Order: sequence, then C-alpha cells, then structure tokens
Amino acid sequence: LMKMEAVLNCSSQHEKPCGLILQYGTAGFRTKAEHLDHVMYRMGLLAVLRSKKTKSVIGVMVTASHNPEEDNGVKLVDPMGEMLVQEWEVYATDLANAEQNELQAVLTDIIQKECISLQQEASVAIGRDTRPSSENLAHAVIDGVTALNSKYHDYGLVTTPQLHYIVCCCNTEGRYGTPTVEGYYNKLSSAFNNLVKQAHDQGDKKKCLSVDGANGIGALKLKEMEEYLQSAISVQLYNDGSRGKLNHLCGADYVKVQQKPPQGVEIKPGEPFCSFDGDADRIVYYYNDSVGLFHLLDGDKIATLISTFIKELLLKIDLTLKMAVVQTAYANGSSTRYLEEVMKVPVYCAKTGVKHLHHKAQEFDIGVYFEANGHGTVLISKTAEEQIRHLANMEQNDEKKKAANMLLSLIDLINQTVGDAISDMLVIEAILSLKGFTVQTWDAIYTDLPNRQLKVKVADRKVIETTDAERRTVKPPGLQEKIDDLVKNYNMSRSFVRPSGTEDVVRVYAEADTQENADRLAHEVSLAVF
Ligand code: NG1
Ligand code: ZN
Repeated sequence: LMKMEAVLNCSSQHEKPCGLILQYGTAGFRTKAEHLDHVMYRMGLLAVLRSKKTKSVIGVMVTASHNPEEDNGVKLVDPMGEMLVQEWEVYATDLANAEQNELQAVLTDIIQKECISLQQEASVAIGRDTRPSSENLAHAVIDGVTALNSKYHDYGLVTTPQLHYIVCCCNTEGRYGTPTVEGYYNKLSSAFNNLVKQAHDQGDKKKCLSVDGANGIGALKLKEMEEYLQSAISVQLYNDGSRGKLNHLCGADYVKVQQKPPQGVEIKPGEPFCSFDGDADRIVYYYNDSVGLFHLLDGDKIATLISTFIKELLLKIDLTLKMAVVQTAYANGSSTRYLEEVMKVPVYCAKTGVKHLHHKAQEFDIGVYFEANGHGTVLISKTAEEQIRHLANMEQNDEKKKAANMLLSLIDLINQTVGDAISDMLVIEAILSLKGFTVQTWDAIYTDLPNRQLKVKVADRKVIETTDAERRTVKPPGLQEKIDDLVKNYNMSRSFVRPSGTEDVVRVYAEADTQENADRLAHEVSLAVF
C-alpha cells in the first residue's frame, strides 16, 4: 500500500467538485465535460484494478457518443471487448462519488472485495473521440494509470468500436486480429473486398454511398479507411468535421429522433444515405422517394436484412445452427412479425441497453441484435465458426463451399465486440451488392407500423417499475390497466412506458395502424403517466 500516497497526491490535482454525484449507467459516465476530470483520473485507477483482476488489457474510451459537443463521458471495456461487467459498475460509481478523504477507503474496499493482488501486472488501452475536451480528459486517465505504476497504450483518436476491437485483439493473442487501427482496416477491408468480388452485377458500376459523419471520429476514420477499400465503394462524406459542430443537427440520433435528414444536405430522390453517431457505434440508413417522402431504415431494418441474408446462406450450407434476433421493446411491430412469421426466425426481447441485448445474443450459435436506434451487431459462437470453417475446407460441392466462404468473410467483416457504424455499413453494402438490392428494395421487405415516441417529465421517474423486458409496468398500481384499456381502442396497437436510463424522463412508445392513431395513443398514454 506504499503507492497509496502517490495515488492520493495525484488525486488532489484532479479535484472532485464537492457534492457532485454521478452514476455509471448504460452509457458509462456522461455529463458536462468540465465536471469529469476527477472521474477520468479515477477510471484510470479502476481500469488498472480491473486489469490486475482479469490479468488482461482493459480499455478506457473517452466519449459522450451522440450527446452535445460540450458533454463528455467515459466507458470501460472488458477483456473480450465487451462492456464492463455489471458488478464493477457499482465500484465505478463509488469511486467517482468518493470525496477526496474517502478515496483511500473506497479503493482499499475494492481491492479487498475482489482479492486483487497489487503485484499483478496491468495494462490499459486508452482511446478518445474528437471532442475538444477529450484530449485533456484522456490525460487525466493516463495520470490515474501511472499513479498505480501501470503500463498503458494511448491509441489517441479512435472510434469506440475500434477500441473494443483492439482490446479484444490484445487479449486473444491476435486470433481476433492485429491490435492496431491498421489491423482493423486490413481485416475489415479484405473481408469486404472478398465479399463484393462475388456479386454478379459488379461490372464497372462502382457502389456510391453518401455518409453523414456527424462531424465526429467516424468521418475521420472512414476517410483513413477509404484507400483500403480498393475503390469497391465510393463514399461521399458529409459533416466530416471540417466545418460543423459534433452531432449538431446531424448524426444518427438526430436523424432517428427527428425522422428527417441532417440539416444542410441535399438528397436526390432514391439516393442512399447513412448517418453515424458521434463515436461511430451506431448507424441508420435513409432515402427520399420520388415524391420527396423520407424513408428511414433503422436498426430493425438492418437486423432484418442481415438475418435474412445469413439464414439464406445457412440453408445453402445445410448446417443446423441456431440463429435468433434480439430486439428491444422499441422494435417496430412489423419487423418482429416479419421475422417470426415470414422468416421463421425466433425473436427475443431484451431490456433497453446494448449489454442486455449482447448478453441474450450470446445464447445462440448466431445471435443478431440491434436496437431500433441503430446500435447492434452479430455474434457467432466459436463452435459455429469452426463448423463453417470445416465445411469451407472440406466440402466438395462448389455451391456449398462458396456459401461457407461467404459466411466466413461476413464473420470477419462484423465487429463482434460491439455495434460498429463502419463495420455495419460495409456489411449492409456487401449484402445489398450480393442480393442485387437497392436501398428501396431493402426498404420494401416490410412496412413499418406508424409509431410515436414521447418524453414525459415527472417528479420522480423511479416510481415506474417495469417487467417483461420493459413491456409492462408493475408500478404504480393501476397504470398498466389504464394503458391496456387505451391500447384496446386502436388497431394493430401497442404501447409501453419506461423510465429512461440516461435522461430524467419517462419514455412513452406507441404504434398503431395510422400515424394519427399512433400519435393519439402516445398522447393518451402520456397523460396516464402523470
Ligand atoms: P434510455 O435513455 O434508457 O432510453 C437510450 C436509448 C437506448 C441506448 C441508451 C444508451 C432509446 C429509446 N433509448 O436509453 O437505446 O442507446 O440510450 O446510450 O433509444
Ligand atoms: Zn455512440
């Protein structure tokens, strides 16, 4: 415990604003950047402890994703590239909220509870987004890491999914890939180039896609990656950060919530567009039709496209692998119906928050999960991958061999650690090419039910408690009965309410046969919440 003095000394240079209370939530810590210096220092400390405990490299990502440029935040990345385990979220919260004179006790408590050996080596991988505050905050993380005499590697500007990829590579002796940004570009681009080579109508028609980079890290990294893509795809980049402000009137969250294109871009009818969010772990697609109507292809449409494609390949190679799609309550009812009834793919509903979906998806040979807002990926079990690889090597039938190789390339193209806008974009573009689809044919697979999301401010959102993956309320008494009665008055209707995990609001969701009815139902349900 000799080091404790250094830890405490250095901590006084990263002073905690007195009385400030924060919580490590679904998105890590997030608030105004000026309140986060002490949190970063302490997350540097916690990452070292987590690294000692797991005997692995642990990641620390400085970002506030789709939130305004003035905000910032931090998330820890666990050994396999997944989010920090839930039990440690409590330690993160305790550390962040400890006053200077309590810090030693909180640290000692974690070390004892987790039986951490301080002699154990540690290593931390640090990344950050393009926010002006991120560089200094990343330095505060480094101060925390070095106060505990630990090694670190500063990867500088990276997307959130790139850092997750790197952490996973570091801890799997290179089996997942080379733990560098170049390794990421090489792995994804060669998988992408392999896939599109097999499309029929390749010819001289180069694929064109317009990308809204949200003025963030995704734009920067996509530009870097372009030269690896062998001009198989030509990207027109908007909101590349050279002029606009991060996430301001652009980006995946803006487009999804406002149901309109980013401000200032002109979309020709039929032209495919996509938007990344501020740390490039989310993506949504859209286009304007010939009469100027806006069509959004969100996480549900992406999950449907990907799972349909995988199911077709699985049928070709004749392997009995269990595939499922995991959604949240926000998934459009049409997508669930299409997957279950037409595609015959089992669908599961998880609580909001990617870690819940990720966890559920791990139960299957192939688990496809997406939140409606565009965050998601595909998980393929090791045994499933081995079976497919065996088939690709041994199979005599050309068609089967080809399908198995296609699946292997797809597996390489997917960032299995976390939702990844760049990876998802390339997966979608490859599938569209291979199926000979345009964004319109993709959109026509099923028609979304009209829906509405509202926020309701209440005195205490915690009075609402939910069950059944947040689709029903158990508290306050009587609320669910009221919602059931309101829903009965409409066709094809569904509605639920839940307290937000990231904002001080209650969210209301409703869908019905017409937009007018969805709006009316959402309004009526929000009155019932008061
Ligand atoms: P909350 O605020 O708990 O609804 C939001 C998103 C989630 C997830 C988290 C983390 C919706 C309805 N909710 O959660 O999907 O992305 O933020 O960032 O989009
Ligand atoms: Zn994000």
